[in-house]
Amino acid sequence: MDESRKTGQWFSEVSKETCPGQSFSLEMDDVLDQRKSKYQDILLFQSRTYGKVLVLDGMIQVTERDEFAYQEMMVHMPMFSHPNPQKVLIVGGGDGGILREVVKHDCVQSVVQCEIDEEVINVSRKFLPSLSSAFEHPKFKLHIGDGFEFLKNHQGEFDVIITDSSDPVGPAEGLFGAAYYQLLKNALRTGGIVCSQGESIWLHLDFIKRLMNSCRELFPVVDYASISIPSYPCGQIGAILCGLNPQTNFRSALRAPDEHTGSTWNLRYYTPRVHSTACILPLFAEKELFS
Ligand code: SPD
Repeated sequence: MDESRKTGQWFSEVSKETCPGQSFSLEMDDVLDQRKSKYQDILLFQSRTYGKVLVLDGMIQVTERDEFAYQEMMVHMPMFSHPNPQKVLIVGGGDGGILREVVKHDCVQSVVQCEIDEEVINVSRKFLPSLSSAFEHPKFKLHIGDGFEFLKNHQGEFDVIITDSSDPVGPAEGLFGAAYYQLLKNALRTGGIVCSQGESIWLHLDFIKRLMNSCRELFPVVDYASISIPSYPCGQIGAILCGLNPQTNFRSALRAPDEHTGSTWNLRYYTPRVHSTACILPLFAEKELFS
């Protein structure tokens, strides 16, 4: 990026696959880092009104202003739907925000993260300390490698698996297929839960429908929780939730951050009330995904 584009220029998210015919833009104050990893283009810029912004292959992954909405929901929905999640796996999530939320749960004994692109972790460690703070946590282990391979070698090990991926284009494409969900299922312990980035009902309803239907062939309980977040296409994204235990109910939290921990968790989006309503969808989406 040349010098003249560093101040007062606009970053526009353009993708024929992910958000055809539309574009979200942010005013840039400064480009802080731009590199090409083995897997993708990485851009980190200071925006005028959304704090620092991490972009992979042209798509916004995180802004400091609204990242908490996605990370809190992707973690606390599955974690509070499980009676006692002790072993957790994160696939993807190189910025560290998902990990930051997982380690808030005292019941967690160990959390492993399998991220294919170490460069994303390096950029986050350097520029996004509020997201990457938990990479030094004593319960945490990092594995750099392919999620498919990792899952094949870890069967029946995890209570909760969270897949924090970018969109189903490029390196993340396989993380939205039936074969991947079969591997997720095999890697769960009894009563385990998976939660995966589930795209937007405004843009990808057919895709979500197909994905949920293939999940229904593997899991007795499948749901979609909606998350409001301005910097993702259409301001909305979802979490696909699948449970091995037919009694799992994603529409009601089994536990909650108690009064003591609640205040140190610094939550800004998730509450038990938000949890209980997140899977209630507008009529057009409800009809498509649940009938
Ligand atoms: N359209 C972009 C979806 C990005 C989802 N992953 C975000 C990573 C946050 N930890």
